[in-house]
Amino acid sequence: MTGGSGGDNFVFAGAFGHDVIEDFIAGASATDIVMFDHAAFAAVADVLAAASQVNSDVLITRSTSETVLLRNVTLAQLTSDDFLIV
Ligand SMILES: [Ca+2]
Repeated sequence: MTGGSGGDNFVFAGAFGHDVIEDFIAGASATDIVMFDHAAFAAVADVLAAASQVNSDVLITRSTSETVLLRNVTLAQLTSDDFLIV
């Protein structure tokens, strides 16, 4: 999926499958946010703990059937401001 320019909220709830965000802008000053339902992750720290670098992308693994890939993002760029639990 693609948010385009400007701030976007990417919401994941229920069984969200394997999703790819093509243009996520990471960092505290950026306004793109990945939102997870609290049933998926209880806290932002859990999201960050589930994130791993895969080549030039960050893969967030909730389960073997539920992942979110942030294309062209590094773990070092991610902050707690990039995520929200709803
Ligand atoms: Ca955007």
